[in-house]
Amino acid sequence: MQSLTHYRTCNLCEAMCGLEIRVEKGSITKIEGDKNDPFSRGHICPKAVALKDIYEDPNRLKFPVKRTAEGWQQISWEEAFEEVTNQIKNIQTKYGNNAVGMYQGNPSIHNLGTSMNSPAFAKSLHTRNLFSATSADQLPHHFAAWQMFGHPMLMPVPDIDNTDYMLIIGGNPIASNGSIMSVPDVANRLKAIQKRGGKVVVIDPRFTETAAKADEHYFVRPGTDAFLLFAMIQTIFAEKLMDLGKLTEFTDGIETLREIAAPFTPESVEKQTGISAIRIRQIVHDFTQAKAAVCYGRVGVSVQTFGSIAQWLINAINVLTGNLDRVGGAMFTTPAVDFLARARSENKFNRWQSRVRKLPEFLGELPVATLAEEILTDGESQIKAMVVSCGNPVLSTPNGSQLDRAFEQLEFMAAIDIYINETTRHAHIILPPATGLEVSHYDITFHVLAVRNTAKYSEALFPKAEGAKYDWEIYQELAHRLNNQSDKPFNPEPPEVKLNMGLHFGPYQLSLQQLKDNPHGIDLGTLKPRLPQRLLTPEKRINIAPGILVKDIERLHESLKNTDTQNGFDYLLIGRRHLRDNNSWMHNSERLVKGRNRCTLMINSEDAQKLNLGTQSIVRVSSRVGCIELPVEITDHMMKGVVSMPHGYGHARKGVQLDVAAKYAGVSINDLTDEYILDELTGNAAFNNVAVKVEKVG
Ligand SMILES: Nc1nc2c(c(=O)[nH]1)N[C@H]1C(S)=C(S)[C@@H](COP(=O)(O)OP(=O)(O)OC[C@H]3O[C@@H](n4cnc5c(=O)[nH]c(N)nc54)[C@H](O)[C@@H]3O)O[C@H]1N2
Ligand SMILES: Nc1nc2c(c(=O)[nH]1)N[C@H]1C(S)=C(S)[C@@H](COP(=O)(O)OP(=O)(O)OC[C@H]3O[C@@H](n4cnc5c(=O)[nH]c(N)nc54)[C@H](O)[C@@H]3O)O[C@H]1N2
Ligand code: SF4
Ligand SMILES: [Mo]
Repeated sequence: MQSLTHYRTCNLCEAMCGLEIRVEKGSITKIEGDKNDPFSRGHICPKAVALKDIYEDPNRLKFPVKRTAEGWQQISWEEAFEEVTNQIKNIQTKYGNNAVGMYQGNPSIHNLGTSMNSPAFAKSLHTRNLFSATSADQLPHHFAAWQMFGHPMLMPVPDIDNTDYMLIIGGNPIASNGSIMSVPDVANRLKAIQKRGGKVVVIDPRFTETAAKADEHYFVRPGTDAFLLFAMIQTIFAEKLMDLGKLTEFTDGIETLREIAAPFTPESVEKQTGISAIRIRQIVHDFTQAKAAVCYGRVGVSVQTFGSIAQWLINAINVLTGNLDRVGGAMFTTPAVDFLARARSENKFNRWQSRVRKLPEFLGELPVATLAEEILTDGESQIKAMVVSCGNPVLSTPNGSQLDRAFEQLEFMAAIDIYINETTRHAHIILPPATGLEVSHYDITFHVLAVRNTAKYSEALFPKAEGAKYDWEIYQELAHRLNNQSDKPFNPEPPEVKLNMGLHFGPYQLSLQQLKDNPHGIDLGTLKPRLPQRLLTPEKRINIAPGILVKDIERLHESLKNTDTQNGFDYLLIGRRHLRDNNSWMHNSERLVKGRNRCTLMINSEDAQKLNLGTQSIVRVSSRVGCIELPVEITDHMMKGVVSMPHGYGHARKGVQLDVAAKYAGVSINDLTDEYILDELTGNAAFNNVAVKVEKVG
């Protein structure tokens, strides 16, 4: 390879930025934004350049390794496949199928080969003990979408390019680059709202990077958004601001919603939320007066005790004001590969429960907050072996240190991962796939959640290392062996085969060849109204007051009674994302982690004064489950009584082989978060409802 320019989609986050990569004499000399990408228009963030670091990272695994008394040893793929499948089969023979569990992490959906092939592999395990990062993240979005629109993937996306009023609750897209809203170049897109006379309003317990660009920002007490949203709905009804437009014809449950919202006057929620009644009414007035408005809530309102109610009410506000499926409102995409076209509404909730705590199944999975106790609690169907794929649950799930201990006692663990990190160090065998610039890419999921319809396929830039394997080869081979098909020939199928079919049968009847001929991507236009046809409820009607969610309001009312002082645990701990982090796994890139320590506890200056903290202070933060120490960052950007720290740090654990991350180890927020604090309806982790004690050290 002499010199060439390669175009591809960055797969690190949901924004799908187009990259222009310059390669000279086989090595990357430049990574820039692709100005001709119709979706990202030249935008990238600093993480894109780290694709080079991942490609070149000496710590990255390329061949299977086995943990032995003498340390990690490279083994052949044959030995790795043989041992993994034998161990799984033996453990299932001895203890039953459910003795094997699986956890799938976030990059699963950012990799074409993995997203297309890991589901069949998971199925080949024949276990009910399937877990994923979904229940530490967006599960409430899926739940609300399923209940209201008929399918968990029918999640509306803000039509940011056409809206006149964007209400952002519990999301910080300037740092995260958007989520359940693929939105490259979000800063300019928000600015454009303001330029056309519109408003951006942020509701967040921290004055975030997004708040700094907004027209208005309101501090809200963590975990109380459901009250705020109900008060907004109450105001819409009380002041007769409801205007469903065409949605009237196919929306049910309006009267029920009116009744249940009635007690939540703005005055009644002032104290819990910290937002005054005047402000709440003003937000509603501005929202309803805008030509098109959209209410958007993301992970901050998802990972809290009333996450599902909050996501439901956010959708309800968009429906009540006629902004669902309206240009400039919350819209549904028309993706080039449209797996929803043939989808049906099915009940995939609570068909079974977890063994120990009886938490409900959703979409075939159990809440990850219960994983550790399923390993630690003796009894029939106890988990004895795990497969962890694309995930680092020791750092990313509530009470991660308990899970750390639980993994230690497993009889067997296999990891499909590219690093030896906090989780995979417990594995007996790690099977690393080719990744990043070595693989082809099409965003099968995030085109479904994007603010504009586009399609783009990226070829691999570099060949995988000689003798290495693609993710789809690994999942298919494991499934083949586990399904006892070893006597049949094994012909792995690259993801392009199904992708091409998906494109062909999609709404634009594209082909893989067309995408290959357009390496910058193909623009398919702005989001178009799709209702009622797109609905997947049996009668193609919206349910604005689903019974199961309505019933959960009892819990909301109940929570008001529970106001005992928490003997010293009087701060609420919330999370935070930084532009140069990506959950737990990109701290091994020097260029991303160098500079000021980001693993700090942000605290309001009045609170800091009360605790006698100075700018150099170290604090001890403790919760029911654990205790960590870290430096403070005193700032008026925090709401009083609330402290914030990022997740994904805590790399100092023994046996982690991440040379750069070790220098910037930090501590893990999930050594404080509590596996018992959940959105009890669904079992989703409620990271943002954890009470902590903060003390000065020394
Ligand atoms: N307190 C708190 N906790 C949180 C959050 C929070 O806001 N606060 N956020 C939650 C959210 S939203 C999420 S999504 C989860 C994320 O939780 P996880 O998905 O469990 O964690 P990640 O840090 O994304 O870990 C990704 C893993 O995939 C590996 N990997 C990277 N690329 C590849 C690849 O191509 N193939 C394979 N096989 N492996 C790869 C990495 O080495 C790493 O081990 O964390 C959750 N945890
Ligand atoms: N740079 C970077 N980008 C990422 C990631 C990353 O780790 N780093 N992770 C990716 C992943 S997996 C995801 S899911 C997305 C998430 O995307 P976002 O949802 O935009 O992520 P956050 O920046 O965590 O924003 C959540 C906001 O909610 C606020 N918040 C916390 N508790 C509450 C509450 O109770 N109520 C309200 N109203 N707000 C609250 C927090 O202060 C924070 O500002 O980001 C993705 N993009
Ligand atoms: S915003 Fe996301 S997709 Fe865009 S360059 Fe950064 S990490 Fe990649
Ligand atoms: Mo996430």
